[in-house]
Amino acid sequence: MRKQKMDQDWIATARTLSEALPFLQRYTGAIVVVKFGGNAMGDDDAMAEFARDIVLMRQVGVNPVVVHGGGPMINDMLKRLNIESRFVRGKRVTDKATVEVVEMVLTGLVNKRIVQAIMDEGGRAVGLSGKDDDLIVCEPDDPELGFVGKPVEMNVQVLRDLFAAGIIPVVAPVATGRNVTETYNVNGDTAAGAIAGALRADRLLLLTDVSGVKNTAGEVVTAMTPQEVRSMIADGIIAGGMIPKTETALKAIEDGVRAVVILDGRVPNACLLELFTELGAGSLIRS
Ligand code: X2W
Repeated sequence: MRKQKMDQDWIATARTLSEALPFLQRYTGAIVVVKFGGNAMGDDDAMAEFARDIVLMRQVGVNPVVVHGGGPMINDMLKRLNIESRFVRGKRVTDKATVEVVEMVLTGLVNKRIVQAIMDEGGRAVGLSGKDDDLIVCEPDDPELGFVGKPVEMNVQVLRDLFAAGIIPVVAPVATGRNVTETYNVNGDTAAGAIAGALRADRLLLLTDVSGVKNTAGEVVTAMTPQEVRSMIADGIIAGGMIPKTETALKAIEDGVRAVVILDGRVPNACLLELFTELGAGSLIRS
């Protein structure tokens, strides 16, 4: 039923929408690649909220692509199967048995959970992996890591076809090799960066479980140039898990992505906050 009383909340809602207009106009037709990491996924409510933000983006004319991770979910399944998890420089050492589990968990459980959440919010989503239409073709990243892939060829036309049909692509970071019988496990950030680069995306949003890149005083740095990021890595200010993330960001910018944002996926409506408000969220890297 239509509410008659003009209470403050509804006035604020209308104002919020009105204030979003310039941002909505700015992002119409934009390509936004969102990396949704396993640690940022949370419970069903958090998943539904993420899906709702993605559907809203699509509704206002943005072309979102979701590239997901699922490291914690792979760890759980490996544990159940009594297969040991081992990481070298942040990447999973992936033997034949492990790559089968990675493919099952990422392209099955995790991918379909996200597709379903988007469908449930009234969007249209199609799940695919790097194998579909040869989206991501890899070579081995490092002999020590086994079947971990480094993207060497990207075929993003399938994503453009899905945009044109109003469909949100949801990509699992599993790829094919030059030899068609090979399966590669790709780090989720690496896959998202490669897809964003190949699409010359307007934004790459790396959703994680920290509030952004921090300076020596522990404050989040809201904007950085690639040169500043390089010197923060050299000075040891950017360390640990933030190194591969910022390196992905630098590579994506080199490939033609307009800006990369590292932001906290646990913040409610993190994507909307970043794209459609003055405030922004997390750390933005741009030349
Ligand atoms: C990752 C792929 C999933 C991923 C893995 O096996 O865990 C490599 O390490 P998150 O949730 O984004 O960490 N691949 C090579 O990236 O998941």
